[in-house]
Amino acid sequence: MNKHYIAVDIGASSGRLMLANLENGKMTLTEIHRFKNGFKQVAGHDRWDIDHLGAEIIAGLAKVKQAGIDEVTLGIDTWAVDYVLVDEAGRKLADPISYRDCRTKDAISELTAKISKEEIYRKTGIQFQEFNTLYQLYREDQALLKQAAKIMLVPDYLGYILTGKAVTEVTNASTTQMLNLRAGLFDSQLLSELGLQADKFAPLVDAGTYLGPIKAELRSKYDLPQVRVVTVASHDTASAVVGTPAVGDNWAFLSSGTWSLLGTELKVSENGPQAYQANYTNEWGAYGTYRFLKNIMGMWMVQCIAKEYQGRYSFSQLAQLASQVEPCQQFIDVNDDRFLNPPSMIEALQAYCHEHGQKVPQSPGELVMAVYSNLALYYADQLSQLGQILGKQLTTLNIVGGGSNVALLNQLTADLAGIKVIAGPSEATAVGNILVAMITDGELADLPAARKLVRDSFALKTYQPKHDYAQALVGYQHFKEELR
Ligand code: LRH
Repeated sequence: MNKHYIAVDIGASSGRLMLANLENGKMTLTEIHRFKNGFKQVAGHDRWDIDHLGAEIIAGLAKVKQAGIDEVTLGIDTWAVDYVLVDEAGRKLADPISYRDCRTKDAISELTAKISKEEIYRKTGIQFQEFNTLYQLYREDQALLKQAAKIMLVPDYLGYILTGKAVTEVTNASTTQMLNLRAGLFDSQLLSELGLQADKFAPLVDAGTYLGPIKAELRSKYDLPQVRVVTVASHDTASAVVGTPAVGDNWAFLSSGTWSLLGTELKVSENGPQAYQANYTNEWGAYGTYRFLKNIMGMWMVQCIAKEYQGRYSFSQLAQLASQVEPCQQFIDVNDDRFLNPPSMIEALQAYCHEHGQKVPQSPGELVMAVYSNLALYYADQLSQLGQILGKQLTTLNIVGGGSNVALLNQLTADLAGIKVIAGPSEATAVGNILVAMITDGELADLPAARKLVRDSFALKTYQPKHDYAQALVGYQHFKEELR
């Protein structure tokens, strides 16, 4: 391949620049640059350091140039829902507030007193989560919002500081819960509930749109290569689904990172009463698809536990300790709000078990096994619900993302859900980011060709159900029933 593709992939806990190489019909990825991400309390809120993210992208691009590469095509993806307020001159008004900040507490019930939940779901098909942009904007500082010329979602803002071009990419914009499924535009009624008009956002564009070249002043100041920025599927989960090596029609995906996003890809959205009741989302995917999924608390819980042990255990050491503990010893609703941003995840888990009269996990291994077991139980329960809503038997679960490296959790999931699990690639998000850029350039024909390239390029691991945990799942389902 003579063209060089770079994925900028930034999640809640880390970011990276990955360089793709295509040789003999296979893609290989090289990590060029990695950096930490996280939010901090600043001026009364949990905020992301957006300038730091911009500076790390530049630092990564400088490394690309130092490696002798003079020309690259680049796409950016990040986590969803958060935004930067930008003034008339294109300057940020403040650092963006994290979706885990508590400012949106009770915002759903307040806003839905004005426009019903059913109506919002009928319009948007998006799951109710207190952190959706809709509720964040509802709770935004109104003076600041007034001052803003544009509201830019995080990856759009990063593309803007590189190129000076502002767009609103739809795979990510759909997670705002403000796009109208039918019209394909921002919903004017929802905007007016917020006192906004559509021109507060840059024009909507599809994933796979050329954005522009990097600004000349950045190139010369930092000695960067020539960079063509393509607006890829800028929501990390949308990119991960593109990078999922799925075949046929009966597959589900689990994008396993800070969040676990469990669902399937649809060609037609599904926002009927059953989907509403089950709070499934129809996020817009690349190439006219929908990510019909549910957010599950995910590896965030283990990340928090690891942090509390102050780096004494790596993730693989924690998994090793967990593997010595018997699974499913307690039932925990991992999506309980208390786990979203607790001062101590360990204490939150222990308090939950205590309150529900369950065995309280103490050691690192017990704590992590309690999390893995209950993630796997949640997945298994949701897979059966997903099959029911869609009226079909899902036969394969493709697990992608960093969490797909956790063999113990993959096997537990296969066992509890009674489904074949195919794990990998762990870098599906960066892969999907690059695949959309390649399709945009005509290097690949379409989504099926892109997924074939993933299957041909990356080692995937299959897990068949081995142990019978049917009883544990039934117990868990009773437990969840009682919580309702
Ligand atoms: C995963 C993710 C997820 C969103 C959440 C805010 O990184 O983008 O799809 O719901 O972050």
